Amino acid sequence: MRTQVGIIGAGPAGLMLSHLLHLRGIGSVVLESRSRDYVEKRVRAGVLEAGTVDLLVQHGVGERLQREGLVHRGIELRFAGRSHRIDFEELTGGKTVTVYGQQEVVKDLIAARLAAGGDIRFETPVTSIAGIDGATPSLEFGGQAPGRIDCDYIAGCDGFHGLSRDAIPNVTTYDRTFPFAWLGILAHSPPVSHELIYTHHERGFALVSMRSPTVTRLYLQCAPDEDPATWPDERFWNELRARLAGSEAPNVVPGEILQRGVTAMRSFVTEPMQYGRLFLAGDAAHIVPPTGAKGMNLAIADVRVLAAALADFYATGRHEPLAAYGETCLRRVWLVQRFSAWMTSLLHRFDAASPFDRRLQAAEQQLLTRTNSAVRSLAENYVGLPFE
Ligand code: FAS
Ligand code: PHB
Repeated sequence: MRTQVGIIGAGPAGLMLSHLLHLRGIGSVVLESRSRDYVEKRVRAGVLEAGTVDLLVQHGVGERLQREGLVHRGIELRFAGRSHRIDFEELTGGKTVTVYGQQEVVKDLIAARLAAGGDIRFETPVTSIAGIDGATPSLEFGGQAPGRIDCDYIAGCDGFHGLSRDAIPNVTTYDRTFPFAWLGILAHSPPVSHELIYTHHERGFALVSMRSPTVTRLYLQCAPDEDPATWPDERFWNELRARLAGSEAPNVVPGEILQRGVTAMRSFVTEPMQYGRLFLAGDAAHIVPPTGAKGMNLAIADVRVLAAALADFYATGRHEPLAAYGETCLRRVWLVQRFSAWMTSLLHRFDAASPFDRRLQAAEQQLLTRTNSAVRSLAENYVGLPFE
C-alpha cells in the first residue's frame, strides 16, 4: 500500500490534517488504534478559539458547530468570593469563543472524511515507523489486517502517549508538572451559569463550564493522584457549592453524573517537532494544562501550518515551508504554554506556596479586577492569538 501522507491518530489533529489535505487534492490514510465509537465518545476539550471556529467553517466542517455551538462573549473570574467579568467583545474588538465539545468536532471531521471517501482505519494501531530519514518512510500497523503502508510523509498525530515522538532522535523536552489535577464531571443538569466561571478559592480551584442547555461540565482542583471513586455525587456537588460560595453564589442544580475523570495538569514541549519525513502535531508534540482551554486549539493550529506546507511542496516542489514547520509552530506553542501556565498559576491553590508567593498571586488577581492591559492580554490570549 502507498499514500502521500500517512497520519497516525484520529484525534482533532489527525482528522483535521486529513481533511485539509483532501481539500488540496493530497491523499492520506489515517491509522487509529481505537474504535470509531471510542474516539467519538471520548469527552475532552470544550472551548474553540475564534480562529479554530473560522478554520472549521471556512473548510466546510462547521455547519453543525454553527448550529449547535454556544457562542460565549466573556468569562467570569472569581477571587475572594467576588466576580469579575472579562468582556471578550469589548477587549478584543468583537472576538468570541464557542463551546462545542471536542467529541463533536471529531464526529464532524470523521463524517466529512468518510463522506468524501477518506481512508480512516479504526482499531489499526501503528506499531512502528521506519525510513523517516530517507525518501520512502513507512508505517507498520496491526489490527485485523496487519500490514505496512509506504508514504511520502508521515504526520505523528498520535497524542501524548503515542509512539511518533520517540522516533525523533536527540529531542529536547521541556516539562512542568503542577502539584494538583482536575476532577472533571459531565452531568445531566442545567449549566450553573450561562458563561464559564473560573474560581480561585482557599478550598481549591473550580471551573463551571457546559456542553449544552441540559449538560453541564464541571471541574474541581484535586490531588494529582485523586481517585474519582472517592467522590460520590453528593460530595462533588457540595464541594462545588462551597467553592462557588460568595456574593453571587450561582444556582447549582445537581443532576445525574454521566462521566467523571481526573486530568493531570502538565506543561510539556518536545523540540524539534520534525525529523526527516516525520512531522509531529498536537499532543504528540506538546501538552498544556487545560486551564486556558488551549489543547485542542493548538493541535488544530499545528495542522493548519503542516497542511499548508505540504500543499506548497506538492504544488511547487518547494521544501522551505516544510523545513520551517516546527519553528513556525513552536512560536505559537510557547506563547500558548506561557498563557496556560500563567492562568493555572493565577487560579489554583498552591499548598506549598510561600507567604510571598501567595501575596504575589493575590496581586496578580487584583490586577485583573479593573480594566487595564492585563485584562486585555487575558482576553486576547483566551479568544486565541492571530495565526501567523
Ligand atoms: P489526541 O490524543 O486527541 O488524539 C491522538 C489519537 O491517536 C488518539 O485517538 C489515539 O487513540 C491515537 N493513537 C495513539 N497511539 C496510536 C498508535 N500507535 N496508532 C494509531 N493511533 C494511535 N484540552 C482542552 O483544551 N480542554 C480540556 O478540558 C481538555 N481536557 C482533556 C482531558 C483529558 C483526559 C485529556 C487526555 C486531554 C484533555 N485536553 C483538553 C487536551 C486534549 O483536548 C488534546 O489537546 C487534544 O485531544 C489534542 O488532539 P490530538 O493532538 O489530535 O491528540
Ligand atoms: C471544558 O468545557 O471542558 C473546558 C472549558 C474551559 C477550560 C477547560 C475545559 O479552560
